[in-house]
Amino acid sequence: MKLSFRWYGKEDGVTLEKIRQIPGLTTIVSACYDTPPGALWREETVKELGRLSGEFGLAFEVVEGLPVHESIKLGEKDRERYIGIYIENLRILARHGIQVVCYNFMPVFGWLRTDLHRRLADGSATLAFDPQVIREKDPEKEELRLPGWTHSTGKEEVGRLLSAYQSLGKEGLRKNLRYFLEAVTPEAERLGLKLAIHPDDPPLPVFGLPRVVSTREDLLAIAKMTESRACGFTLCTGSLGSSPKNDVVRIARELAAMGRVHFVHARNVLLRTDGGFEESGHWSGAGSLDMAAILRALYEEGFDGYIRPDHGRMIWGESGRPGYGLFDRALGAVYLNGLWEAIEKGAI
Ligand SMILES: [Mn+2]
Repeated sequence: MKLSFRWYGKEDGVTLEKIRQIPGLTTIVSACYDTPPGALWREETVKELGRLSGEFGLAFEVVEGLPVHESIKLGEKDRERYIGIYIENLRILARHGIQVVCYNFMPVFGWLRTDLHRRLADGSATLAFDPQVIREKDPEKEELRLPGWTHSTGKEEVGRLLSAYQSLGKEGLRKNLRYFLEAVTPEAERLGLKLAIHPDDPPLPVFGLPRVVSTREDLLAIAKMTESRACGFTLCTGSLGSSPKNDVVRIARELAAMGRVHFVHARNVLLRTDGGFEESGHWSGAGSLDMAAILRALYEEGFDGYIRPDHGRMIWGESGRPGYGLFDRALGAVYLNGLWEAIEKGAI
């Protein structure tokens, strides 16, 4: 496995100077975060991210994420134009050493939490999800201000998108995903790039929006959409694991056995009895997932892709981008290294 770390670029308070001091770290995960979905990325910016990473002995090889425009997800008339831009962006990335492109196919928002600063018993702060908060909200009646909600547009636009997705339904969304993958996978393959779809986060119903990347069945259906290994997955243990119905160890084993796991987001979640969850420390004992069993399944199936500690709690007085401080993610990286070394050496 290749240990990686997300870096938000020059504006990120967690600098490359600090990141390179994490033992075993080789790879930077980043993106052009100032470019809106559906626009062409500036080649100079991509090149600069690679150059800066290289100055610290790190390789910028994973993009997270290259957003898929809503028109593609909705299958609207102008999707061809946006698919063309997507392919053009893939070409830019391939020219600058990128190996894996992580993306998602979630309607309207890229992730959703109800709380970014849930205080845990040990005094740390973490991201949490409370289904009751979602149930009480009506996005067509009030301005949504939930973390992860990327649309600062008015109620009318949100209402239009919600009803468009509701009438599209699950089968329609899945059909549009297939159309997208059939269009972009051959080009990714030609360029030597691996596409890695990220599961729905959380994989739970919200606002009646369709979900097609939430369950084992969803993931297997996507794997069948194309034979190409260029079309694979980001195994996000915390996203999949925030539904108690998902057996993450089994999913990891099955997808890795197909050679389709290109990128792993490793983190743990503590499931609550009310259907909600809190993001816990990475250690298995802190949450509901058996991280050792997940890594062992990946190891046994020959996984050799990229892995990164996913979100971390805010600890030791750190402040900054929720989920993306240095300290707890560094602890996560060290923990992953420890598990992997022990598995490799047959100790566990
Ligand atoms: Mn993730």
